[in-house]
Amino acid sequence: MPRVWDVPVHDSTRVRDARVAAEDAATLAGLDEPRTAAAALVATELATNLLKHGGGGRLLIDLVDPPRAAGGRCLVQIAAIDHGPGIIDVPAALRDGYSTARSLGAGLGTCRRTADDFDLHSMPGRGTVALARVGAGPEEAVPVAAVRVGGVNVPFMGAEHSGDAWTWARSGDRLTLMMADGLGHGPEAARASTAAAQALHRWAHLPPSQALVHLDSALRGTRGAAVAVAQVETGAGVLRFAGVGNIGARLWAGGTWRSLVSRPGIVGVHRHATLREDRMPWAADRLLVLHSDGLPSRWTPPSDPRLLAADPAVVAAVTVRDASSAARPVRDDTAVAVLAPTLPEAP
Ligand SMILES: [Mn+2]
Repeated sequence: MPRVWDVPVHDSTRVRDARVAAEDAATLAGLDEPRTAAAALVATELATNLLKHGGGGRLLIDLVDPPRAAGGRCLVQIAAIDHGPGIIDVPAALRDGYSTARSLGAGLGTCRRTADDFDLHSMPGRGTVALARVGAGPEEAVPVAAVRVGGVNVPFMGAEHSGDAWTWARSGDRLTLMMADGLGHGPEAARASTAAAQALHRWAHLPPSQALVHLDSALRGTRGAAVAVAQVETGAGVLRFAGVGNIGARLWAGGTWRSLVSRPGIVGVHRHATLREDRMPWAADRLLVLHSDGLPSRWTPPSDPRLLAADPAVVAAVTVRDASSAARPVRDDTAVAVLAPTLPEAP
């Protein structure tokens, strides 16, 4: 079951908690000593940065699939999320030795240099998301996919395990993203959604509606889960989608967001004779968001055009941050996963 560390950072005593959590995550990911130290350094810098510039926030540490090459070894993902004033000049903040009136913050530049992936999104008045991934080192020679995938998973009430799980798998030029929400929350919910994630890797060569039939078998004996499966066939430019139960799906296409609809039910509990599968064009200007019902159903999709180019996990973290508030407290595990086209390499 995927462990998640949700570390609130509101005073300097929590910086140590962030570092220890990153070390635990690195151990679980099987990182060697230098890369474990790298994860600890990044977590320390991001937590310190939250205190200095974000007015405090949270560090969400998770083990994730590689964003561009499905099948590689998992990475430690560290997301720093705040509701602070935002950073006006992001390129300046990323330069080493960047100073503000209050501090000399080499922190973000250090993170970018140390991590395998680093991205940052900041909106004045809304806050900042800084996201880093630390893995074993350069990705192995797995061909890079034409889509990128990323997400965040927030356990209810700071629990150690989320009842939600997401993963992605690759089979030829089919890239399949799955989101599962185990019934309820806690370890039994996590067992159901983890079973779905494991089974997905066996059946990712099938179209989503057929993969769901096998996931249903894999989830027998568990509590069951809401599951949605989205598959991009990059050569044909096709997106297929099928879902059972309450997983939200929004597609950005042609300048607007549309919802993709699942049918009611519980995978692993009620078997469906036939499953509807939606099929639509996929192109380089699309973005797909899958989310569990921890996100309020009437959340507003991100409107900042810069997010289309951001790391998919940054989009997910911004979505989670902006959907929850003191007036709308989260009542369940919350996972958001985003599928986006791979951008051309910057020259
Ligand atoms: Mn749920």
